[in-house]
Amino acid sequence: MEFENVIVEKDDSIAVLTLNRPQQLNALSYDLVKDLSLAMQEFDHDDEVRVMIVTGGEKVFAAGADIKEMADRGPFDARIQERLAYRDRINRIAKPVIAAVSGFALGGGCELAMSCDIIIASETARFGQPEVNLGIIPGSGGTQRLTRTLGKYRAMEMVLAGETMSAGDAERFGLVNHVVPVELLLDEAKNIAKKIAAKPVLAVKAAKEAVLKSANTTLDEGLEFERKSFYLLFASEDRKEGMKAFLEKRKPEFKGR
Ligand code: DAK
Repeated sequence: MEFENVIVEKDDSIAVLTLNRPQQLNALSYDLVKDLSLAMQEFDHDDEVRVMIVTGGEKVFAAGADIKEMADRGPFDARIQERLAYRDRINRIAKPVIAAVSGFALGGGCELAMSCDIIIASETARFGQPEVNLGIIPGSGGTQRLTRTLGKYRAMEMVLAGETMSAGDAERFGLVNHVVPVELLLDEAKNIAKKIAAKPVLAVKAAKEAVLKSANTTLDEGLEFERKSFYLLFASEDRKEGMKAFLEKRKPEFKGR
C-alpha cells in the first residue's frame, strides 16, 4: 500500500499513518483526504491491524483544508461532494484511532484529530478553528464536536474569534488525553495502542461503537444499544476465554472470535 500524501507503516498490530505534505503544513488537500481515507479503510479491513495512529510532523499536525485548492471552488463542485464522502468514511472507521498531535491542528486538522478516538498531544500542540478568518465556518464537525467536548462558551471563543488553544489547556478542558514532550509523542501513542491491541477485538469494536453512539442518542436509547451489544458479546469465544482465564488465574488467549 503506497500513497503520495500519507506515509503508512505497520508495526505489528499497529498502523501508523503520517500526513505527508510538510511544505504545505500538511494542508488537507482533496488528494490527501482521499489517500488518508483509503489507507484507513484498508487497515480497517486488515485483520493484522488492531489500532491506527494518525500523526503529522513535529511542527504541524495539519493546518486545515488546503486554502489554495478551496479558493476557487463552488458549493456544488463534484470534488467537494467527493471530499465529503472520503471524509465521512474516516468518521466511520470501526477500529480505534489515536491522533498524535504536535504543532498546529487547525481547522480541518483540529476536526481530523477530533474524529479520532483518543488524542495525545505534544507540548507544542495548538488546536484551533480559524475558519471564520476566511469567511467560512468549520465544515467537518468543528462546531459540533468542539462544543460537545469543551462546552458552549469555550467553543464559541474558538469558533467566533478564531482563538487557538494550547496543549495544556486542551488537556485541562478534556480535548486531549495526555500531553507529552514532543520526542515521546509517538511512543506514548504506541503504548496506548499496544494496550488496546492486546484486548479482545470484538469487545474493543463494540466498546468504540457504544461510546460513539452516546453522541447521537438519548440516554435511554444509548443504554438500550449498550445492553444489546453487551449480550451479543456473550456469544463470543473471547468472552468465554476471558472469564475462564480470570477464574483459572492465567493470562487469556484471545482469538478475535
Ligand atoms: N492551505 C494551504 N496552504 C497552507 C495552509 C492551508 N491551510 N496553511 C499553510 N499553508 C502554506 C502557506 O501558504 C505557506 O506556503 P508557501 O507560501 O511557502 O508556498 C506554507 O504552508 C507555510 O505556511 P506559513 O508561511 O503561513 O507558516 P507559518 O509558520 O508562518 O504559519 C500557520 C503557520 C499554520 C499559523 C499559518 O500557515 C496559517 O494560519 N495557516 C492557515 C490555517 C487555517 O486558516 N486553517 C483553516 C483552513 S479552512 C469541508 C469541510 C471542512 C473544511 C473544508 C471543506 N467540506 C465540508 C467540503 C475545512 C476548512 C479549513 O480547514
